[in-house]
Amino acid sequence: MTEVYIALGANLGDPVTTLRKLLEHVQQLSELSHCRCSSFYRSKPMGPQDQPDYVNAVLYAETELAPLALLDFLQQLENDFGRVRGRRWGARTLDLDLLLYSHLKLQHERLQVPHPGLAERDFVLLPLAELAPELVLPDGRAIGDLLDAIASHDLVKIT
Ligand code: PH2
Ligand code: MG
Ligand code: MG
Repeated sequence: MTEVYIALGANLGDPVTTLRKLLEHVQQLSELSHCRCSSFYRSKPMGPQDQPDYVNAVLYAETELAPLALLDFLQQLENDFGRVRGRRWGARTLDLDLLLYSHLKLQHERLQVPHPGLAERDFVLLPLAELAPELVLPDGRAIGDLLDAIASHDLVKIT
């Protein structure tokens, strides 16, 4: 079993309902076990500003899937929840990004782990730290130090 962290994001439709339904759904699936989800946070959009605010959270799970099989699984879930691929950093009904796959470092054309934006995004770091306050990234950086490096947090806990 491998411990993984997955970022959840949504800003179209009813994001809180979408994320709740997703969590309910994944509890039924054998691919992910021991699921634990952070609080939900509302965040200002990174990238194009002419899109709604996001709801973000982080999910911890354990899996037997290999990294690329897990990526396929997550993309299938995005599709099942009505995801339509639009512009880069544009609005989406559901975005599932693999953040960490145990201590693996992977540079593959389809998948980079740890997620390359992880260290700069408060909407990822804060919920991640809620689940794993002592987490250390594969490159040795501690999550607490990464959070301290971000001056202000544009994030509101909503549930
Ligand atoms: N995801 C994006 C683009 N911008 N902004 C916030 N606040 N949260 C996101 O999850 C997000 C974003 C593309 O994946
Ligand atoms: Mg994303
Ligand atoms: Mg994505």
